[in-house]
Amino acid sequence: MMKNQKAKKTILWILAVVFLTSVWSKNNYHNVLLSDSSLPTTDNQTKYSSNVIPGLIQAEDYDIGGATIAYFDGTTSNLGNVYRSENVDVQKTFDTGGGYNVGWIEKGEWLEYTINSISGGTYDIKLRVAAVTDTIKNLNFQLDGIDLGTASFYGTDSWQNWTTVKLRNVDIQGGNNKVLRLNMFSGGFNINWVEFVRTGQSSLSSDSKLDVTSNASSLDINASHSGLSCNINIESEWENGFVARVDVCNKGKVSKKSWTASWQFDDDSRLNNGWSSNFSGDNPYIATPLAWNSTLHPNQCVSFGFQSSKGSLDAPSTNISCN
Ligand SMILES: [Ca+2]
Ligand SMILES: [Ca+2]
Ligand SMILES: [Ca+2]
Repeated sequence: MMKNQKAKKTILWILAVVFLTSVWSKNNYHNVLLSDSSLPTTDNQTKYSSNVIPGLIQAEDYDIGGATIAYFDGTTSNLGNVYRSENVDVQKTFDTGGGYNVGWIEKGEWLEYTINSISGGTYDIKLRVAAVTDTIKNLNFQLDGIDLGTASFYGTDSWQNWTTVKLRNVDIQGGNNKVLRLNMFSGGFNINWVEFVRTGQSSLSSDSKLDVTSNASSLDINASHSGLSCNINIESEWENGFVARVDVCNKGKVSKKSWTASWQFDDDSRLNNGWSSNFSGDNPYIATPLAWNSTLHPNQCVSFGFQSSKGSLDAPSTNISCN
């Protein structure tokens, strides 16, 4: 009898403990969910290595925090199976300096890097990449959600034949603990590192909340007597080529029915192809409008673009004129 009562008591105790534990854990789980949804995900994100701007950031040193917080990768596991054991695909690199590169990159993937300190200024962003296929690739840079621009580049014939692509004249605001994100607008290439090289003072004041200016750099502005002005912007460049956008604007007081832009590279840079215009000539070149971008009303601008091989000069000065 005594034994039975003791057993009953023990069972009741166990049931009470189980019940209380389940109530506690339910509440606690609820609290965890609440706190998770009310806090930014960056709270779970920390640096993998110390990064500063200006400076060089290794692609494989993306932040700690896991999938959809510090990175997004399209395949489970690290397909390179070295350096880190997450979903981001890392392999040993044969580039100068050794180390590792991120590979198996798919469109839509992204990587984030906490930057401990940023010195405000104008920067060139260098990107070390390699790819087999010769289709155009696009990688977009964001800093704390602000778009810094998109680098475009082509293949290098081999997964381990490396080239440095550059985005020029990017204005970056100074600060601490900002998150750099690399958005893979295309797939099919490898990244070894990204380097921010300071080239000048920023046009932004230190406490300005203004967005950064575009990545385009202005080579030359040459207003002609006709009231039309032309401006060539290098939108992206790589070791032996670049893509440029030309803006043709009507600064006059009357509408123009047509326009002509002409320019000459002062080195052996040569046009490979172009868009949104008819092209003729062979350095000097002449661009004339298509039907849809022929008329220019006062203060209206139209744009056309071209891709060119790069000559001996890093930035060929291009004297463009419009009439
Ligand atoms: Ca993967
Ligand atoms: Ca991947
Ligand atoms: Ca690397």
